[in-house]
Amino acid sequence: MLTPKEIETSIIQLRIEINLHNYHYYVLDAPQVPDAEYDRLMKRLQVLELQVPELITLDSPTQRVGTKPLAGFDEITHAVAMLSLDNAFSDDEMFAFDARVTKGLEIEEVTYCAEPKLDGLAVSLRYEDGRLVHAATRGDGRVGEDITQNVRTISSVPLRLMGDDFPPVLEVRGEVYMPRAGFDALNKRQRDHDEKPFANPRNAAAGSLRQLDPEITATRPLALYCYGVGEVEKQLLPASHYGILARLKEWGLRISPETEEVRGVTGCLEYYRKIDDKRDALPYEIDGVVFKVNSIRQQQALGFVSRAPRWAIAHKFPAQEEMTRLIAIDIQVGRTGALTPVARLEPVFVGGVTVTNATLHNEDEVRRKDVRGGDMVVVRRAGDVIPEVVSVVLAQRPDGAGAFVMPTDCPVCGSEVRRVEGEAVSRCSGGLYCSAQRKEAIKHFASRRAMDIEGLGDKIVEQLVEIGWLNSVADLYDRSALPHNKLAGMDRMGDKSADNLIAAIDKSKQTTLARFLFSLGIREVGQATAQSLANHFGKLSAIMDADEEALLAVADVGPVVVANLRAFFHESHNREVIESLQRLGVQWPDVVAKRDLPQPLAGQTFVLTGSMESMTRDEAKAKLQALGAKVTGSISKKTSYLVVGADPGSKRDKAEKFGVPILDEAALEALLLGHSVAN
Ligand code: 9MJ
Repeated sequence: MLTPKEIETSIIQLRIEINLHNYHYYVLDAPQVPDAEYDRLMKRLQVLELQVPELITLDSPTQRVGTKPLAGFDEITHAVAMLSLDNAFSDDEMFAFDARVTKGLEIEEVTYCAEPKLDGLAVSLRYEDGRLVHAATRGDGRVGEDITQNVRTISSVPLRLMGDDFPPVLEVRGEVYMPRAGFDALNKRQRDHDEKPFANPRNAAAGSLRQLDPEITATRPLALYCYGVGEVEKQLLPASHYGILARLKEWGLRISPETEEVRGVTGCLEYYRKIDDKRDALPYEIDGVVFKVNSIRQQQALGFVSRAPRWAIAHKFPAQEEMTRLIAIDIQVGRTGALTPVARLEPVFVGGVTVTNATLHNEDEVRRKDVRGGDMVVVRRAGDVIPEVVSVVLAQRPDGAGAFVMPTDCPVCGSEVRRVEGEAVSRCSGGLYCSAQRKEAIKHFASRRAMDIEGLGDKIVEQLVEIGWLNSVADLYDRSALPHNKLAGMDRMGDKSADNLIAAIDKSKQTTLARFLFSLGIREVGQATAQSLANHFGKLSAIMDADEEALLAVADVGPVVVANLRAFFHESHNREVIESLQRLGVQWPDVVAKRDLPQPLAGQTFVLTGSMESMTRDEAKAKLQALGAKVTGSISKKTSYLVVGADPGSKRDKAEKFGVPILDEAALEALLLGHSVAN
């Protein structure tokens, strides 16, 4: 049994220890103990506090979640107004901003503090004697809402500051946001509970902070980055904005690790492009970058206009969400017969490009979002992602807009549309009878990663199929079915292009088993699976005749792939096309079946990025796969190695973040060589 004095000492020590772990975890991004150990310390503190409840203070790490839901939010008047920011949407507007600043200060070049602009909710946190006493929204800049109860539940917000040299009153300004991973998990939870998912992380963060019940806020994955101060005893703070942020960090407040000092407008524009390149790899959403004159003395000299400082600007990225009118919902039929509803839109400039179509994914998605022809919709295009319809502006729905119905017959060939129970996708049952599926199958067959027929573009395939001159992939190699003069007569073709195309078709006859298998377009048989099958069996006939058990023995092949392979090769039409292709000269060297050879890289996952000098990425991929490695397109914590060539892009940052080891081209060559010698 501990004496009351010993309990008190333990409580104090545990609080210090837990706060220190929070600091390492949230602020330094370098956890010092595993989660289980942290949980153990918290549990112990809870137990001790229950023994002596009068020792429980509001700043104890056990006291984040208050118990009582509020009836409404009180108002809080900010001691120092919360500013908004002017925006710049182009380099020219940045030059103009910098010109105003340098002119106002009568100097040549200014140093700026550069920060990413988080897309969340601005908050002000008030610390008195190092304890969090209030948290407020920005509101109109003068008066905000008291959201103290909710902000206290955010684990990265310290309830007590670190150290002992903080000002007695410190108001910190920052952005509460929801990291992408937390947002995805929250939306999955919402859907699983049949609740409405949030349209984007910003709305989710705002909705979570506006909860009257802090127990709900506590379940929401919110985080905070600080970017400035309000009321404070200024003489205690450094003379530069960057210096102030560094001090905030020492006191346990989270600062964006992307924060930097940059020189002049050139430095600003370089920073803007650097962060834009990294944008998709960041674990949270940003809508631009912010530049602030670094010297506090210079900030004071410049002052304010209305509610925005003259010394700061937000350089915004092109908006990723815009509103536009949905003209109609079209149905596209894909290679595997999948019917995809596609929104045809009035052109809208979003995410840096003009968008006229956006995917609606499938029937259930259209229902869930209740998207109808004529609706005003919010369209989103982030990074290289396909544009999508996020939500409908119901208030602007035109009268008589009818709900979407999936057609029961294929809009292209009229065959019956079927939807397998438990699957989200509806499919045309027409197979290669359906000209849409035929077109897509032939495009896929000819594509770079498949048979690589240069010059056989989508448009020419579509024309040839529509006229009826190209009915199967075998026709491509059959000069009696598709002679030179027919090809030369197509739109934008001619004698020379027809010659080139025929030469490219002939060249493609020499291929590899893996490419050929991939080019057949069997459902779920992607490049990696095709390569595994080729490596494993060595011969096409062995794959075609393999039974279920033999197929399941292949790495990465599961029951779904087996069912698709068996169904494909069971179809006599498919066997006939393969025979014709081989008769017409398509061939590949038999691969030595790797079934029994060692696979030194089995179980390892590689990601390739950037361009290499000694081999193409596809060659590197094939070599790695031949040694048993899996090669995928995106980095995760499970990736074994990232191989980087020149201009690696954002994957490198992501790999560093996840602690994935990075190999350069020389290291990759050494690895491949080492293993081929060993073999
Ligand atoms: C955001 N949203 O990340 C400011 N902000 O500064 C940053 N917002 C800001 N600074 C003054 N990094 C007013 C708003």
